[in-house]
Amino acid sequence: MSQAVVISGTGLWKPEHTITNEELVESYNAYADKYNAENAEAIEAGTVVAKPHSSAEFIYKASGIKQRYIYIKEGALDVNRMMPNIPARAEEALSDQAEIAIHAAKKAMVAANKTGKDIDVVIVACAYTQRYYPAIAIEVQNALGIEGFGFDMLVACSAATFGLHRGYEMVKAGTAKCVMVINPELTSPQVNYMDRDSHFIFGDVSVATIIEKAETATSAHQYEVLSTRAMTHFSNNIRSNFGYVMNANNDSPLAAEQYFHQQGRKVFKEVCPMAAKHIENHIGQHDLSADQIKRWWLHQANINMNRLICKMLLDRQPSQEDAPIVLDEFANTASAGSLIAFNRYNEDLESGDFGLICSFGAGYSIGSLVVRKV
Ligand code: CO8
Repeated sequence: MSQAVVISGTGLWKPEHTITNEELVESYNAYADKYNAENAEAIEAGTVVAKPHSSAEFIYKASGIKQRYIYIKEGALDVNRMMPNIPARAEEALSDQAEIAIHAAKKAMVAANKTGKDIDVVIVACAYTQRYYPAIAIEVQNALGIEGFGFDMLVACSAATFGLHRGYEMVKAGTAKCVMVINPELTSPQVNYMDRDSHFIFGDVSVATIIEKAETATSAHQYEVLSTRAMTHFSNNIRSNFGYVMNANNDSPLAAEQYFHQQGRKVFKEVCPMAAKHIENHIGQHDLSADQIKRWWLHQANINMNRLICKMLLDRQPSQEDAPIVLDEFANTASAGSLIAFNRYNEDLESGDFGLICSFGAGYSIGSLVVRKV
């Protein structure tokens, strides 16, 4: 029998450390000056390109980002390192990513009135996992005393929504009764702090979402998931080559192409219309028009992207109430952005109000959920 499925709680954990645009730019510019001085002859000869300065004003204007959280700040702003200094842990110790996943998971369990015994599936869905196996999800499952199973899935920016799709389908099909989807986005080790075009984009965060049968849900704020929709379309415009074959390629893990890199302007131009069309089709499936959607919890990559997508859908600029922005505080947190927005801005909606959660980005990938406040 088909069951109503609800999101019954979310949890948000953020690191204690932040980096403001000003701090980031000061460190990058000092690094660029050092690099240019060390490579002065080659720059003069035209065999090496000088590194231009970054600017805090550009970053805010181009993206809406004012600061980002970082799991470990030490090292990231050190001109001789330009990489957070995350000490390796013993195999017996909880991994960094499982630890931040658990921080968010515990908050989601409180919000949804659940204990480990109530949950039977853990999905860790994010842009990168710290290792390939054993799955981070199984480590989390073990630490929280959850029986059943867990697995990791990687879909870059759309990992969170695609993870929720899997959770929704399992509960709907009756193969699980309660699924926890966690997005421990530890992005900072993949940020190229030596690259002006991308050094400002990402922040670290962890979000968890509990999805279960409506009949078992007891929390104060529940959203019925009416349907999910996903699409992918191959593009090299957002890419990281970091992976396990790298050693066999004899490539350095510190080469620029191993980090996140993108053609930002192309991504902007191609993804915005794709996302608007996807959303229009998805809400249309429920005979809903854009003005019937009370809240848009959109992916948080760039404030101008969200404004443009909303303009395409609503034919007007969205307010913070229509489509909340969390980028100023969190920056782009890979897959977690739309769920941070949901976590922060969902309690004020009234029973029967419709909302849309949507991610868009690398792959390209777009994932959405049409929800209705219970
Ligand atoms: N300071 C000063 N100037 C700069 C800087 C800077 N920091 N960066 C670039 N500039 C310069 C450029 O070099 C360029 O100069 P010129 O005109 O002389 O060539 C000029 O400023 C304008 O540059 P852009 O055209 O690139 O500027 P945009 O207005 O397009 O803004 C953005 C750049 C903000 C990157 C914008 O294009 C954007 O946000 N695009 C959307 C990209 C996007 O959404 N990508 C998705 C990424 S998230 C994702 O897919 C998840 C991946 C997995 C997670 C990874 C974790 C690490």
